[in-house]
Parts: sequence; C-alpha cells; structure tokens
Amino acid sequence: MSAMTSSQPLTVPGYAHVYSGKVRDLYAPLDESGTPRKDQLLLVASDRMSAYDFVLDTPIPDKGAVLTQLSLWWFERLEDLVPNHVVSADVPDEVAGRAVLVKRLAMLPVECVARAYLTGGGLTEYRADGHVSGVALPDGLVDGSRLPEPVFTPSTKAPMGEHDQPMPYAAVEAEIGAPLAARVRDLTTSILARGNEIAAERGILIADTKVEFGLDGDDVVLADEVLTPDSSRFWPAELWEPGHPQPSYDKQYVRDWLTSSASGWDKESGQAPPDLPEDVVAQTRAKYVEAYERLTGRTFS
Ligand code: Q0Z
Repeated sequence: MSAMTSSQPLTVPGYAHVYSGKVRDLYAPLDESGTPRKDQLLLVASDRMSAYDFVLDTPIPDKGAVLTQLSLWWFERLEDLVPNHVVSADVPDEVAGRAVLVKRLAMLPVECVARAYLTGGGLTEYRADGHVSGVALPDGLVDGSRLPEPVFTPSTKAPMGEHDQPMPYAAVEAEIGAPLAARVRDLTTSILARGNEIAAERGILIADTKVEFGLDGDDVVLADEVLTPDSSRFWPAELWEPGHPQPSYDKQYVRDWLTSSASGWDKESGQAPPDLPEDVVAQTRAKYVEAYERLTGRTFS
C-alpha cells in the first residue's frame, strides 16, 4: 500500500464526498435542502493508477474517463443478463466523462471473482492440490492456461490496504444464503464468458474479473465498474503463451520501467515508487485508449 496519496478529494458542486478508495471516489448528491440523498451515489474514477500495491503519484491522463466509458459500454452489453445500478452519466462538468450517478444498493459482502485463465492466486491454489475454490481442474495446467469454463472464485472484501482473501463457496452461502450465492456465482461466470466472447474478436483476453452486486429490494443488481482493466486482467491475445506470466495490457510499461534499473526503485523496499517519466505515462495512456477503442469500436475523443 502506498505510503500516502493524500490529495484531498475534489469538490463537486451539489455533492458531498462520502469515501475514497485507492483510485476512485464516492459522493452523495445533495437534495434541495443540502442534505445528502440516501438513494443515489456518484462514482468518480480518478486518473490515479496502482502498481505493485502502490498508488502512483503520477496520474495517467484520461484513465478515469476511459474506464468509466468502458464500464458504461459493458453495462449495455450485459443488460440481458443482469440489471445494473446506472441512473445517469449526466454529471457535473468537474467530473464530466469520468463519473456515473448510480442507484444506492445494499451491497453484498462478497467480492465476486471469476477466472477464465489460470494465473495469480488461482494458479497458486491449483499448484497446491489441483483445485481452485473447490473446483477440480484438469492436470497439466500452467500459468496462463485457459480453463475449460470460467470458475467462480469469491473472496472476502478486505479493508483498504489489505488483500482480499479467498472465500470458500460454503462461506458465501453462509453469508448470503444458498439461493443468492448460486445466483451471483452464475451471474459472475456468465459476465466473464460474455466479456470474453466479445473481447476475443478484438484481440483482448480477459483472464479474470471481479464484480460487485447489490440488492434493490429482492433484485440482484450489478454495481460498481465492470470488465475494466482495473477490475480485470486484460491480456493482449497475440502475445498469449501459456507457461509463464502474461504481459498486462495496461500496466506493462509501468511495471517494466519500475522494475528496470532506470527507475532506481526496489519494489520490495517499502519505499514509495518514483514519479513516472512522461514517455511511460504517454504509452500507458495509449494502452487504456487502445483497449477502449478496440473493444468498443468507438474513438476516444
Ligand atoms: C461501491 C467504491 C469508492 C467507487 C460502495 N450502487 C452502489 N450502492 C452502494 N454502494 C456502492 C455502490 Cl456502487 C459502493 N463501493 C466501492 C468505492 C469509489 C466505488 F471509493 N462502495
């Protein structure tokens, strides 16, 4: 976790700041009397980027807008599977393009993760006993292998700065009840399968993704952001080669520079990472824009 990224959250007229995550900020709309409304939230995506568990001091211009627009595009393409929390993308000028007004939900206390390719924590579990989140997998899989079908691998929602822990499926059932657990499991794997059907045609593999659901009365609603490079591992399809860690679509230039001798930084030192050089910033921005443009077929302004 970063030593300190203590820039105050932005002032947004008509909204009260509620909470800040590593790279996003949450606001509540104010009613006519200046009271925060309890039924809606404004989700604001910043240009902050994380790498090696640090929030970098150097912003990536337009990152927040690219991720917000990508998430909105995916919500439309998932609407036949699950309703979503979006109320409006018509937001104050101060956060234009990078904020969404959403319905405030009763969030489920589970990080809903699905994996379509084996890497990271899923690979570690598989190497131990051939299972991932209780699901038996074929022998012989390696880092980057495609799984026979997406697997639900839920995790706990850890406080900021701590890592989410794998959560046995039985613990999800105990938290939210078996019927709701089965519903979010099936939705999560369906969202990743749909994402990969669409992304594969555009040269991007989505290794895994984390989604959040909330309840609107009895209805399960897809919340937060969806199928962005911050919530998912995007891999360039043409470089996919099982057997070793895959390059990251969005973070590779940053990781390569931070771990090169040029940065003078040791990721194990506990020190905050240095500011990024402008060419690394420009190349990274270009990768976010490229992901958006390839997936959506739209031009990012
Ligand atoms: C999302 C988060 C942050 C952005 C709470 N529709 C909703 N209803 C109730 N709560 C949430 C949502 Cl999306 C909710 N988060 C995560 C934190 C910025 C999103 F600082 N927390």
